[in-house]
Amino acid sequence: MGFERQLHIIPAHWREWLLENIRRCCTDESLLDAMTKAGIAPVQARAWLAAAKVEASAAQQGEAIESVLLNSPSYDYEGGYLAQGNTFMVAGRDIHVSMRMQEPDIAVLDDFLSVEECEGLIALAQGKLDPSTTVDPNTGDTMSIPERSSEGAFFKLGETAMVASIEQRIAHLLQWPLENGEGLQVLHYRQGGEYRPHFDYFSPEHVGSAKHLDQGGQRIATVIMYLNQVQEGGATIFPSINLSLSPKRGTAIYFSYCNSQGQVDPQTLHGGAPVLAGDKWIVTKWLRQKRYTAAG
Ligand code: PD2
Ligand code: ZN
Repeated sequence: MGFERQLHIIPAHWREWLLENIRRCCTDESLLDAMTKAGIAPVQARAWLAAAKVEASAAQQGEAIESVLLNSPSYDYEGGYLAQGNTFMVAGRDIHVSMRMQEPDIAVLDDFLSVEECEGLIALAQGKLDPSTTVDPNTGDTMSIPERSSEGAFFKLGETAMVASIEQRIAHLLQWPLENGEGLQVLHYRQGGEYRPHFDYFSPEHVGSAKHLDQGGQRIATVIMYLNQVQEGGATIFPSINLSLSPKRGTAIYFSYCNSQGQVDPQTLHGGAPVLAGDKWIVTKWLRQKRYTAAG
């Protein structure tokens, strides 16, 4: 195992100290400062902090996850939106299914994007990136939250020929109308960046969901495409089923969570685990029940 791979393995006393102080809401700066003053190299201190934050947030979310699952109405699995098969030939590309499960409905699709498309999307997003936001459950307004520490760029449907071709690929693969989809969103996470577990659907019990549901109905499925090789960390995680999918350039993850009856699947709780070393670039597509009408 190389030196870099061991960076995030924390000695027991530092691990306890970090977990305790993260629980007490100490700032990253104060923790890094204390560690470097104790003689720990800054790169090492950052890696330990990132790893301890993963552990602390997993513990914190354990209870919340259990309560969501216990109080959820049932979900009928109707087979999802991806047909059966090992390989799909879409617009001259062979897309390989390397993992598939039914409950919840998740698939890993290798060779979904070419290297040129991955590099092209990153280049297209440069200079257009803004801090990522999420939906306020009460008002429906967008807001920045520490749980989502990435920056992102939105593209209009068909904004460039490459964007249009990727949108057509998704529409073709899932047999879902292209216009029933939000524009592609490129996201960039730096070291320590994460997206804590959440649902991509608009929670029916939240008042703030109404204005989003008016713009094309419920989200029904997500396709996350990895645009680079992440040095360490950055997996897409599904905590309620203990699944962790490592990022691999050109691979896509598909999962669906809303069926023909409009029921939503709480088992698709998912997140982007902290990036422990390097950067992480992805592009996300959210599909809707109906034609998506919001600008952007
Ligand atoms: O970056 C990810 O892996 C990730 C995880 C969860 C992205 C999203 N959700 C998303 O864009 O919705
Ligand atoms: Zn998500």
